Amino acid sequence: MLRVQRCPWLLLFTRRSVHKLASLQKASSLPPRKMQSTLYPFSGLEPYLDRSVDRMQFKLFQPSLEDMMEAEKLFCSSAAHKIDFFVSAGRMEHIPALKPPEVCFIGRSNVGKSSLIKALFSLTPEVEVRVSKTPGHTKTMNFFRVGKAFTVVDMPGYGHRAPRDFVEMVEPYLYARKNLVRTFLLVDGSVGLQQADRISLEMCEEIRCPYAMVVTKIDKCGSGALLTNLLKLQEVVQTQTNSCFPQPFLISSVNYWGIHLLRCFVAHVTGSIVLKNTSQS
Ligand SMILES: Nc1nc2c(ncn2[C@@H]2O[C@H](COP(=O)(O)OP(=O)(O)OP(=O)(O)O)[C@@H](O)[C@H]2O)c(=O)[nH]1
Ligand SMILES: [Mg+2]
Repeated sequence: MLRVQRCPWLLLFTRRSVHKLASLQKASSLPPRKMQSTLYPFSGLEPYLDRSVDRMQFKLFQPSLEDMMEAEKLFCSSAAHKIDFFVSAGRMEHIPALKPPEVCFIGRSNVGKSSLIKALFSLTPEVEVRVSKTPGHTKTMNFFRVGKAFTVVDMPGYGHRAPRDFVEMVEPYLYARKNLVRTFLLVDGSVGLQQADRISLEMCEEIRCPYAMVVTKIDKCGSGALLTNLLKLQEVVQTQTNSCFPQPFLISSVNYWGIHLLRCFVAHVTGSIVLKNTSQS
């Protein structure tokens, strides 16, 4: 049998650039409680939640490890399934028509959109997703192709220093994009829903395109503050929305909490996998 000797420095480079919890195999070898809260971050918060609060709404999408494994394959590039940066567009007219279903990530500047996409693609580190500490970093709509399965779009943020980008690019995109199957609206878990987020939420409602809330940076604040912000958000989702998926996704792009779950949700909503084992889809 022909064996290919892997170059040791290449191995080192590959190891260095992929986070230790990026793959499900590594994450599922954590001690049971740690694994549970990495894969399903709500489980880590649950013990702090008052008994009177209905937990079901936070656990609607609970795929099995097997389903998550199936989804993870889609985030690994291969010759037959190439993941790459496709195009950057500053205006709606510059976006090519694409057949595969599309998902996009919107939210205030600095909320962690690019970091989240980078974490989703971390098993393909050659895909470059730029993140920055400076708000307003992403100035164009950036399209990433995931084989023929789906496209992921990183959007410029709204709020600080970027209101025009949002109005000129993101709004027209959300209204007109035919193959958009899900919008992810990101909210910073350490500060909760802000006025600018409410405006976006209202816009998503007006468009009636299915969307889901993603609570980011959950590693940054204590459980008490996070739960307070989460319950306030949940109240808004329950009482003021029709097109929003009832379960918010809790994410830390730094620690990979919730990344595997979100990969599976993206694979599911784009019709790229059929869930075999979940409490509800
Ligand atoms: N602690 C923590 N920091 C995060 C997380 N996600 C992003 N950050 C940090 O937040 C800052 C902004 O991240 P980006 O991903 O560039 O934010 P963005 O929403 O794409 O921002 P714009 O492109 O300006 O709209 C960076 O310093 C990231 O390292 C997270 O989950 N936890
Ligand atoms: Mg960005």
